[in-house]
Amino acid sequence: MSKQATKEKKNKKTDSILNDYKLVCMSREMSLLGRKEVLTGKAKFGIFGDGKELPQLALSKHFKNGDFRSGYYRDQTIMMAIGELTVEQFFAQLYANPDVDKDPNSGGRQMNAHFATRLIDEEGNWVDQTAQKNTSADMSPTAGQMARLLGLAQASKVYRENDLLSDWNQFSDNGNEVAWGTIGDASTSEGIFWETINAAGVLQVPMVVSVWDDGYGISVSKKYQTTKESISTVLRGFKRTKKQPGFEIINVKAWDYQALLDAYAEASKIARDEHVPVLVHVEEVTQPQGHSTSGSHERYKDEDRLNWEEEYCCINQFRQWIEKEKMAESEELDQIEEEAKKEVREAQKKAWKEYQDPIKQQKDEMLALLDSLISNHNDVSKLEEIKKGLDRKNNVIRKDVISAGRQALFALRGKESGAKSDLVKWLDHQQEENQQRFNSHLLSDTPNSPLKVEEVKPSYPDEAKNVDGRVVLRDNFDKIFEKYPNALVFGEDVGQLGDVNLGLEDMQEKYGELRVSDTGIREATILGQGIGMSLRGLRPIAEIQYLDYLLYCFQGLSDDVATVRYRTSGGQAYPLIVRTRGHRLEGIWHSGSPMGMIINGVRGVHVCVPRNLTHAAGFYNTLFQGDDPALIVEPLNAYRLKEKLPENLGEFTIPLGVPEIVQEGEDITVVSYGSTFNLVQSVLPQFEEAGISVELVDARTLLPFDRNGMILESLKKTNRILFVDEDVPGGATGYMMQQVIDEQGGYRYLDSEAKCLTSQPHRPAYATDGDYFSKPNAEDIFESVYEIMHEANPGKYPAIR
Ligand SMILES: Cc1ncc(C[n+]2csc(CCOP(=O)(O)OP(=O)(O)O)c2C)c(N)n1
Ligand SMILES: [Mg+2]
Repeated sequence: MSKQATKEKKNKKTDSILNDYKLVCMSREMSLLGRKEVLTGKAKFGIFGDGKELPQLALSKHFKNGDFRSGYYRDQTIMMAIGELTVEQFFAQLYANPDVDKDPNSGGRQMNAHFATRLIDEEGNWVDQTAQKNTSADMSPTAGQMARLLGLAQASKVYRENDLLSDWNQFSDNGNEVAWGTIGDASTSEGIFWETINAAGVLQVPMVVSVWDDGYGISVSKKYQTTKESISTVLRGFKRTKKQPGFEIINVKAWDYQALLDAYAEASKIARDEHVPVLVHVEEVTQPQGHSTSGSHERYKDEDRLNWEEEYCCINQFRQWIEKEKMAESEELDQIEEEAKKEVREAQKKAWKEYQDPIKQQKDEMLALLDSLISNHNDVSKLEEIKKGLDRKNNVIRKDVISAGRQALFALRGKESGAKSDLVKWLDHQQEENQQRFNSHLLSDTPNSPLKVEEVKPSYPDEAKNVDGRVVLRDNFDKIFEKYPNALVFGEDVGQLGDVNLGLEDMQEKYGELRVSDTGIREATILGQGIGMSLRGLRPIAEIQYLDYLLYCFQGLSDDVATVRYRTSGGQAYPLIVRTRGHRLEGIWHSGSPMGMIINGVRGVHVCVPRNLTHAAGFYNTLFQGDDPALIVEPLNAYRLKEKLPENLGEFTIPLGVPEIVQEGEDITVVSYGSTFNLVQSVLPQFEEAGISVELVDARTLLPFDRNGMILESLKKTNRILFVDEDVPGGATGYMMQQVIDEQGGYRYLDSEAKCLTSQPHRPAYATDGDYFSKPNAEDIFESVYEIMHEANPGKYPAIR
């Protein structure tokens, strides 16, 4: 190389390093200024990435298009360095700006530094993920990002190895994408961290987990968090050897720029090329401002530590290194710092103005409305007071404006005027807008919503075969795998065995180990596999062997799956199906039916409770056409009961939120679902014998529940209602009752008290007697209905005892 060329190269390198220096300085300034904004009351809470800038900068140099991040609230520098976060956007989220154009991460819904890239376009379709750098939506529960990380990484493996997907270029370039995880040192104490590490080692997927080790989890030091006070030391048994696959483990210090660049170059290469998981233990990280705006670290760090943190602040060290390498003079670096500060401040001011302007405009509109009310109703002195209160507010928020309007309305109760009508109109309009801002996107409202899937009834040949229920399901799965090359199913005993009830018998043989696979006993990361893969264009069915074990993954289901569309304001979705089987079997941990707990924890997920396996199959078919997550609880005692084999397998669908009236009747409506439904149905002949005409309704889905008010229509006819299931008292029957009596307004049509029949409050005891005395049995069902009829008409239905 000529002298000139060498010099140019050196200059380029220097430029790039000085750019890096500016970026880390900007990120630091965002943290410092962000904290001030909270402490002066302009934002509610702040958590920042100060101290972690340099390692994040190094990581982002290897973050390529198509890659995914699954991280936590310290990662602002990564997001900026990969070009997915501007300073304005950072502050827009801090202020909770509900405009997704300003805060594309969450539309103001998430605390600051909870990042997400927008992955769904206006029509509800996936964007080209390989043309951008992607971040899955952060959450606050520590280590909650880990399970999803596993699935994000596994998707690369599926795309590389499943030939049917070789032209799915929108999601992958031959599986070359790395899933980048980040986690704090203290959060590695969580079980889900260990479960993920083990599963990734088994699956051999391209993920790079960085542990930002600043020695603390809020105030609690490593001494109380981690054995031997070092996560990489204790993970050593996971390290791969020449003979056995495992993890690559890399240690690096947070303030050592060159070592960091080398560490991440190595990590990226190993993960990307070999699909081997890598753990980068980033040590000697600092946290200059303490954990968050909620406290100060001087309370738990001693002077030595504080002094050390100052000296080893990664930006200080970076600066010293630049000076030592003679890449810039001290003044030049000072100047860069000044520029960085200035740019951040300007962007922050802009973000504040953009956040405040529309609210100020609303404030002005409200003040004008109040003025006009005051001149129309000069007898209502309260109006002046309301106006003054609003006028006085400086940093105004929407609540102030709307609250003033509603108070004014109350002050004007019973009065009428044009000005009042204007106010009502204005408030109604605002309510619509605020609903969009704060309440939208719980479920899909795209053209692909599963609620829009048309019903296709199962059709049967003249001489339909009677087969075990599990055969209907299996043959339907067969069609699904044939039809959707991106469909896959995994779980305990799912692969070789074909699930414990053989609903997937021979499917692995037919579709291969990649698509029909066994997993370890690790429900939380089975779900995580499903989450991550569903975000990358695949259609996973994550199987949880029994409903009772759903609790092991309930955190992810509730915190992550149920919230993703909402918390990204429609920017991301997990079209994932969680398959499980439950209700009646035996004993305390194989026959639970905690449906109330489930449905109250997973609003945002469809919950299907089919009474047989044809219905279950129909739900799979419906959901595969949609873009929402769902849970299907197959009725455990149905696998070996006979059902007719439909001829349109893979095609017939069951609509979500549409109950089925299985028997029409006049005297009383009985609503049930799942296994209990079948028990109620078995009592029908007895009702007939007793002269009671029962209208029997299968709810079919609990979320959504009876979208068209069919049960209300039934109640209008019978005027009596009983809800039956095998959940605890106040569980899903309580929910169904609230839906029909309160939400649908059913109380107006009741001639008898609305009743619920449930299990006992304890878990079901073992064996047939245990079941009989713990759950609603045939006699309980009969007597509950009879009792209602007896009370209504003792002459016709005399007392049983
Ligand atoms: C499941 C859960 N428990 C507790 C908390 C409260 N909390 C938030 S951050 C934090 C400490 C995390 O420390 P670490 O993982 O080391 O990350 P750092 O903040 O130090 O970067 C705790 C306890 C939480 N968010 N989630
Ligand atoms: Mg920490």
